[in-house]
Amino acid sequence: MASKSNVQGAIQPPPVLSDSHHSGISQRLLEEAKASKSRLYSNRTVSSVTARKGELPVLPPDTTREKFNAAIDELQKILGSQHVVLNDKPLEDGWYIEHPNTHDAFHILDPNDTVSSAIVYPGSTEEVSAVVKWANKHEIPLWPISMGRNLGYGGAAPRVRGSIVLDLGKRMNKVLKIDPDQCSCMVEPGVSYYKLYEEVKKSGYPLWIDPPDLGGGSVLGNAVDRGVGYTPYGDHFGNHCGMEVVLPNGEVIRTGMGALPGPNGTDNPTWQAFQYGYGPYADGIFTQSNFGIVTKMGFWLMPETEHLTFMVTFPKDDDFEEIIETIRPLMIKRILGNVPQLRHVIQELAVTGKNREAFYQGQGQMPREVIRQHASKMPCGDCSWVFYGSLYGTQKQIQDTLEIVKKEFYKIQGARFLFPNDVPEDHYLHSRVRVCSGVAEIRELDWLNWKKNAGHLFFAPICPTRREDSRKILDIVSRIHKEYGFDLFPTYCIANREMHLIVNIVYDRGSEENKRKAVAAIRKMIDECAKAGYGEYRTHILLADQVAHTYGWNNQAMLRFHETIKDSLDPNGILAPGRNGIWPKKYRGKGWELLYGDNRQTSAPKTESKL
Ligand code: EUG
Repeated sequence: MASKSNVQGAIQPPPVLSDSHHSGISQRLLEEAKASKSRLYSNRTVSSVTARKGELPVLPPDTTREKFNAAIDELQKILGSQHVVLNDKPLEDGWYIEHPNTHDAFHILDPNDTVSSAIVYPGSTEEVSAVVKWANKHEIPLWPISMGRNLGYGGAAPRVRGSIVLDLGKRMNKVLKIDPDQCSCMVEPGVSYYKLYEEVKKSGYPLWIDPPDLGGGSVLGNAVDRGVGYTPYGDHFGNHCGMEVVLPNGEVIRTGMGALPGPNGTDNPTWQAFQYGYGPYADGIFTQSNFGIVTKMGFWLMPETEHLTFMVTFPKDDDFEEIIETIRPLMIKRILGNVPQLRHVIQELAVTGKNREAFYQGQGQMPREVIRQHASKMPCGDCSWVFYGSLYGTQKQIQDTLEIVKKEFYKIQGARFLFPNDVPEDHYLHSRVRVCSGVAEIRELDWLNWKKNAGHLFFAPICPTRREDSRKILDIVSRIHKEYGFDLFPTYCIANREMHLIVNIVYDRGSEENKRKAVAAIRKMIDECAKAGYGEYRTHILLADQVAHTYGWNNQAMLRFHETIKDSLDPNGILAPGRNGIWPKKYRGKGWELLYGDNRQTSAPKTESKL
């Protein structure tokens, strides 16, 4: 396992958007991306290519190779054979920009475990609908992805082995509209934040996009998974307006005002102006579900404004509760206007892009004293927590608000403000300034260098912005990290009354033991947090059953509600079975569910029973 097979020397530059590669990096970030890639490759000690075993491609459940091959032939006639690709080559983990759609590059099990049988590339909503009808006819499961990054949550991998990955990004990647009056846009699944940023710039309109920490993901896909960004429009689902959805029977609907036809076959003129339309608000059931395939989505764009992003450092680990109590009213009163982050000082070490061995050569958790020694020599100084906040408006408004924010944070002894001019040019704060003012970045990826062969796995509980709750969750998470020997990287993305706590488990993909520990640790955190009343906002495909079951009030009433919807919309169970813990009827109770305490090292069903 530990054999050195470094792929050094011939590191290819990543594809760029301007080469009409939908998933490429922006030209403006190319040099940074190249440097990031070579840093990462220098931390690889095992091959990132996994050989295949057995007959390929891997079949979906409940079919024969003859039936499967005949179905694929038929699909090739529908889409053109060049748009149907069998997954029968070695699995390459690639890199952030050259990410695979064959499996999960950040595999937490054997990479061969969660693989598709084939990847198909529809070019339009009509073709998506045709593929869905084909899947119903042959009862073959589909796994739709937008672009398939979904880092730390399963990548492009299907939950059911042998599913057909429906890659919407490659050919459906247009920004369909940018409206400077309504300040909105309409995108297809293959539009990344990098691309939307470029298109808005090209348009010349004074509008911002809202990027998450990394800009490579799909704007539509991120919102459908209810992801978060960092301008005042950080709630991605909350700032969407209108969808087009292909249902599991192939029917196409438009939600909100889009359901009302515009004159002469045009899109409804109010589609991106009013979210709700008339009747039940359907959009929510197409997020974190497997009830439909979103092929178009509208978003609101924020008008450009002046802004200021700054850091506040706090001296003691135990300042944590006071920091949280100080932040809450500032957020609820909207004095802090975006989604700010609170991080532990160890993250200042991690975002330098250095391997942890540059700071510490020991095993197990990096001792607090070692973190202190290194932080003392960095711009943040000897501190415990670092707050990254932003203010928006006119210069006068920003200065007035800053006085209020300073007055509140200075109540915590030793609090220190750092502004962009106070830190060197290569400091992470400058990247944060851009993210918080609508510029899609790649800098955050540098965390991956913390370990060799690193993968990320995110534990993401929702934490009330309140002293007692945040303390309880942090205690659980700290104890379990210590038990399993992982460095603790907590990032609080503060919405208002709640914070998305993102705990980044960085593990070594080259070590089976490290992978097993990462999974055991996250399963235990999910379980203990749930017992204390806290649940995740999002999770990895292989942890979905466990998380879904924690939302079990009244004897799993919510899960049954989801199953009722699933069975009525998707009676053949073809759409993303198991996604978000929702299993169609023909899979339920047949051993597919991966619950806590079931320590299977595979996603396959417990028994060999037929569907
Ligand atoms: C991050 C944030 C997330 C997430 C995964 C990673 C950022 C880490 C708010 O949501 O789901 C720095």
